[in-house]
Amino acid sequence: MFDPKAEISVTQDGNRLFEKAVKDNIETVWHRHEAQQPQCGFCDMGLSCRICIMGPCRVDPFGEGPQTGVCGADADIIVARNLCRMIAAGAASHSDHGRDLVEVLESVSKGTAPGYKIRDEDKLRQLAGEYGVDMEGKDVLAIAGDLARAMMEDYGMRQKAVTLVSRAPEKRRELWDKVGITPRGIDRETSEMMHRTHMGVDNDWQSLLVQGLRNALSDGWGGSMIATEVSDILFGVPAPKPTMVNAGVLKKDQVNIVVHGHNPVVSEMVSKACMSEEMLDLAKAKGAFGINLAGVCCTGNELLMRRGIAMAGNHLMTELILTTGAVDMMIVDYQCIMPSIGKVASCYHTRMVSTSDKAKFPGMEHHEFHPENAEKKAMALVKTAVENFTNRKEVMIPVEPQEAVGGFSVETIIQALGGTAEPLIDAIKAGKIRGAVGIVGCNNPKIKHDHGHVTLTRKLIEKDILVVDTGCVSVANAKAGFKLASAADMAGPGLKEICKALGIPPVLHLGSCVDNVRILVLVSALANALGVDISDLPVAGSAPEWYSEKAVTIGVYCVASGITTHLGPMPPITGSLNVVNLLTRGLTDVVGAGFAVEPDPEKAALFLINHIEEKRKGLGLDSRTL
Ligand code: BF8
Ligand code: SF4
Repeated sequence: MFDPKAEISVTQDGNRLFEKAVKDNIETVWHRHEAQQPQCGFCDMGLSCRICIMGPCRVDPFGEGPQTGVCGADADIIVARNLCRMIAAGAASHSDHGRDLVEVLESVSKGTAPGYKIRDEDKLRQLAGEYGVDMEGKDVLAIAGDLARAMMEDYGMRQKAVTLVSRAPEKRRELWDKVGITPRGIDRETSEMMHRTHMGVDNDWQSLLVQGLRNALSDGWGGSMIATEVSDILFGVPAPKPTMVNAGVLKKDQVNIVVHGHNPVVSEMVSKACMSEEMLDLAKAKGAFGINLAGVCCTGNELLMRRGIAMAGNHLMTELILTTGAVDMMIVDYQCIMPSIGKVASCYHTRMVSTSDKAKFPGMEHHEFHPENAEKKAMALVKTAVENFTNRKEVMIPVEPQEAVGGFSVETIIQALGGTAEPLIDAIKAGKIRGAVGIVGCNNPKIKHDHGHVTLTRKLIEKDILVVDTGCVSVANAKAGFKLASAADMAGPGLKEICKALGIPPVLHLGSCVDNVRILVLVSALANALGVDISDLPVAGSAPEWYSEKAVTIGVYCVASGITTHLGPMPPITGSLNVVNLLTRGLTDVVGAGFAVEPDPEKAALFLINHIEEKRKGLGLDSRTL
């Protein structure tokens, strides 16, 4: 049994709500993780295979038992196949999310998506230009329709390359062509990956991994990039806004609705409904002071980026938030939604609602959202949430909310710099900013909640390294107070000076997990301005607490794009030394970047600082030795 005082988190709200959960007899992710111990060592090393039913098979890592599966696949093939299937699943998830947005864009153009509209015409025209859409004499909606259909082509098999690879620096594109990893179609690469990993297809671990790179690139420069860009067109390009974070954003005297998942298509409509006069009047009639919308996970990030809507927590907080007893309704779409949360909610008054035709959950009511009905559905759900306010019992909101600033798109970063990337480049050249690290990804019960994120971020900004973050990291860093202009005082002298001059925090929130593509766009702009490749830049990536297949895909597309990436938890590849060596060393010769694994965030910081100083040296800039 867990001690209710167990410090599962570095955050106060995490620990206090965990204590409440234990007292309320709620089974949490930490309980289930403990119940799974010891976890399977074969799976942990990537050495088990259940691709076909001649198996399941496993290879003995000590060389005593079988060294191949029934079909004859050895450790290298099995490990590579398993990793490649993770990449395919991650790419499919982000890209399918992008597909849903493209469908909304097309529906808007046809007038069949009431409530949605084109919010950013400039971005629409910019994208239409990049896609070669003929805009002559066409109105906005016609352009939107043509753009949506051009994007649909990116998903298929009629292109030689997905359109937005054109955004990568020329040297990078040439390298991809040379290695043969330019992604052709978004669905095509995922589908081919699944084909190659079927029993008896690609049995060369190296060529499997090369397709893994191409598959991940089809997400980074394809599906995820489309997801972000179409979200900007439909809901607006994010700009910096003040917000509040942690469980304290829930309000005792207001109706609390929490949105969870990833796709802004649902949460944006919910947000609109929460602001309607009709609903606000109803809330008053029920004795509430208002309707308080908060997010968790990435759909929360989407709302925070564009609307400054408060963020109640990240992945490992999603069960705990419900134990406050203050959530009147949680509305989910898809991805990273633990199937346990319906059960957790059943101990409180919370109404749980799923909304996607592709994601149903135990213990949830299902109300399917489509572009045609989303506006009406959102109103109906908010009404139910308001009516549920009077059913509340005991409420425990453990902390006061923390202030933060979020919403840094590439556009607004460049704007903050005065219209060009020059000042940032000058600061890097002068050594005031040594470089930049994108810290991304999840929480994982194998690691003390948020410890990796916060420790690594602190160490890097102290060394004058600008941090940009997305996904669940961004919530951890906001809770730690890194996202206020005053946090410049926590940074090293050079970074502090630049942040103070620009009035920005040393840790910039770039959005949700699909928004990692904003990092690709930013590093491409820097590389182009310097006339170098991305792999020459003093930048790196890191996922200190990752858990998901999507995170694997992000890591792989970052590396394939030339960004060396650190991982906290070890991926399931240690069963093959060949695969480990390729990912950590060999890839550098191929794409100019590789992976490093280091669970200890303090040591990881040293690795990343060192990497950045090495890259500075390569560019002929001053470099420090540790
Ligand atoms: O896409 S960071 S736990 S919520 S996978 Fe999931 Fe990981 Fe959070 Fe967002 Ni991303
Ligand atoms: Fe076993 Fe080969 Fe089938 Fe995998 S594909 S389960 S190793 S027989």
